[in-house]
Amino acid sequence: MSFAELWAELLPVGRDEHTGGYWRFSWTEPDAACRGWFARTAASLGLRTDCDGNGNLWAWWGTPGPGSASAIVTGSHLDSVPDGGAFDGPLGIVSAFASIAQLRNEGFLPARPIGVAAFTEEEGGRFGVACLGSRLLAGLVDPDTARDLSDQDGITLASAMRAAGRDPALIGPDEKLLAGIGAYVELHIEQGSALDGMGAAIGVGDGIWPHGRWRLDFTGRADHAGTTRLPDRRDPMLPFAATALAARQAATDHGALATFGKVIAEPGAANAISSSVHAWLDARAPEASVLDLVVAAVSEVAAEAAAMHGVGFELRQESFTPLVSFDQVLRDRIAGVLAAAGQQAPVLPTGAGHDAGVLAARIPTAMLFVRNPTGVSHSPAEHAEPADCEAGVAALTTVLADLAGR
Ligand code: HGY
Ligand code: MN
Ligand code: MN
Repeated sequence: MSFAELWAELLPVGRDEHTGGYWRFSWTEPDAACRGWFARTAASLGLRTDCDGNGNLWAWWGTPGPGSASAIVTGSHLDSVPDGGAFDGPLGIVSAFASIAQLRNEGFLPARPIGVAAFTEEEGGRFGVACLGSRLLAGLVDPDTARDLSDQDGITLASAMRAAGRDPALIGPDEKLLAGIGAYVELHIEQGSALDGMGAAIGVGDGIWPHGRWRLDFTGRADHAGTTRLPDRRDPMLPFAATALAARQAATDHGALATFGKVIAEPGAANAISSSVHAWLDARAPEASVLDLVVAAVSEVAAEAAAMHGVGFELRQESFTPLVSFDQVLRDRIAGVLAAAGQQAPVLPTGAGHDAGVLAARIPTAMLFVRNPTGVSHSPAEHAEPADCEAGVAALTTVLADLAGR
């Protein structure tokens, strides 16, 4: 069972034939198809599969337990951003299964269990909270709050899980499962082109910038686009526009990143002034104190512009991940074992969030990155060369053999 075979099986699932992008939202039909692929692949490798109370998938080679029986887990996520790329998430899971297939073909007998994980709702593309599955597992999100999260059609996480045959009453922290994980190593396409610049196919993660997601609501007054005098308008689109420009300015001023990629104008009529505008700010910075400054600057402009236009304004944080420094002992061991195997892998930071970043608060975690020649991600144009994907499998195999070996 090669990487190429596994990759070809998953590739068509949830793919838009017009854009080539992926629409794999948690608890939808494409998600169910991905889950079916995960279960079949795990079974064909002789792995025992499980779905935890949060909907995260697990495949086990051996039985995890506390202490010396704790497992070495690898994996990533199967969901995508809207019209996302093929590699962000699935590369880590296909590589995990291909590595295990390689180890089994070589007659490797692990001294401790090995697991593959597929975390649900990593992108927050449907219910708005990034890394929801790993945050719930780690006890970093309140289960009641999570159950009430809703998608753009008003469907709650609880009802979406129920429709998929899962009991939402079971979501929440799972200390026993966490105690059974000795280390989590996530392989992921690099969401940037640093490795390409270094001429390296593989990299080892150093840390993740603090980053978060904020929802901004501007409440104006719907009215006729053709008869309402300008002075009489309470148009929420105008303070939003000022805020979007202020976000770019704040990011520039502070050496940070700020993005509005999702905006909803209600009711969305071309010949009417909007009643409200809802927008989501994604902000990231090298330090939390800088991130605070960026969000404060954006919020200040939003409030002032809203007041100037007689528009209501509210801002609320939807998710936040503090600065992540991956486990340094694990990081250095991985870099060392790869170097010894002739697989040079530079250590590099990232601005992209990952389940490994969330779980770092609870267990030792590390990341392997695979070269992305253009650096483009969260786009149908995201791409990694087959040779680099194979290099990723070889590196992950080396790492798993070392961490789970005798
Ligand atoms: O948004 C991120 O940083 C990640 O790709 N989920
Ligand atoms: Mn992503
Ligand atoms: Mn990802």
